[in-house]
Amino acid sequence: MSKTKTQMQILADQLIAVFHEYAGKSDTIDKKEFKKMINEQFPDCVEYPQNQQGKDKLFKDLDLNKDNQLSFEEWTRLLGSFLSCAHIKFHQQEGHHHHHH
Ligand SMILES: [Ca+2]
Repeated sequence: MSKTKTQMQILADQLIAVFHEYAGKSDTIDKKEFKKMINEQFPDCVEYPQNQQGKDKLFKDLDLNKDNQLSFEEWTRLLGSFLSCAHIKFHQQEGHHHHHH
């Protein structure tokens, strides 16, 4: 196997590092850590507004097994919507008349 990491492997390492930064030793993110993470890492492109209620709802939606903690797997669901939104913004910044095949 090649020692050079692929773009996706590098991105995965970075995403895991962000998760661990907020999850700490528990390896899960609780509601307090979640709010800090949203404020610091997701300035835009989250499904809910930047208020307490919106964050509470988002946390609840992501917490599939309702244990009041976000596991890494639960947390990755946030990334999907964040990436989709970032992708739309990317194309908006390119200009409306620019099309790809
Ligand atoms: Ca959970």
